[in-house]
Amino acid sequence: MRTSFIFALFALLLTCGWSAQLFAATDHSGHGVDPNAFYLTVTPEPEAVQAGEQVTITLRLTDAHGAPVSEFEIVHEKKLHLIIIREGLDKFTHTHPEPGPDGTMVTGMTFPEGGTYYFYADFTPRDGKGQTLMAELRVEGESSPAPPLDPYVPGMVQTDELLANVGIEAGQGMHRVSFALMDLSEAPVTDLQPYLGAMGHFVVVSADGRQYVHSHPMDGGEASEVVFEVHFPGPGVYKGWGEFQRGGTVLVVPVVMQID
Ligand SMILES: [Cu+2]
Repeated sequence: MRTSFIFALFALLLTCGWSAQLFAATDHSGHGVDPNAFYLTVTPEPEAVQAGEQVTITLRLTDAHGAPVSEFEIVHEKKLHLIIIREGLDKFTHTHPEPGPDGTMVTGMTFPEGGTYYFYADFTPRDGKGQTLMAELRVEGESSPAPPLDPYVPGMVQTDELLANVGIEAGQGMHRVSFALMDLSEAPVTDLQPYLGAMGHFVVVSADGRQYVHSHPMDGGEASEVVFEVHFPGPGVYKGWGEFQRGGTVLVVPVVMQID
């Protein structure tokens, strides 16, 4: 995925709106109402969101009693990580809206194309456990279909800026996903910079977008290789986005993988 695209999407996001009902992406199903549950609502203004048009999005986090969540632990330098992915998993962005004192976040957005967009709010309430809440927003307008999710890693991935030799190794109850990073002349990248307090971030979602995993690198290893321990929720096809910083720029490496 191109950085320029991400910025374009972000800019678009900064100007549109939507509404949605949300639900916890973490699976608390089958146990009735979870007293620890949190809810995310996404409200667009105007209510009908049109691709290419700026909207204002209000994100609101509430607890099981309907009270706003306004106190957060800082995780990877931010109160909240907001990931937005289009249905089909072809468009990805990762931003950090700042919650106001009442726990709401208002942000302008413009969506590049029509379709359903999944919002993942990744946060830890003060003195609580890490949460990921999900909401959907329907965007009207022209839409090109997402390419099929055909797995292409393990293997070499090329982006505009990087080559990544991506490996997957099954371990006990988890998989190790490694990114050996090279520049486009195949020289190992040895000047990675910490990004949000880690040498890399890896966001993974299931093909249907219903399962979300955010992973950070294991320590050690070679400077040019970043290894993530990922707890996949089950077998299936997943798409992930490795994020790495070099020269002050965040580089995104998308991968599609089959986990058995
Ligand atoms: Cu983040």
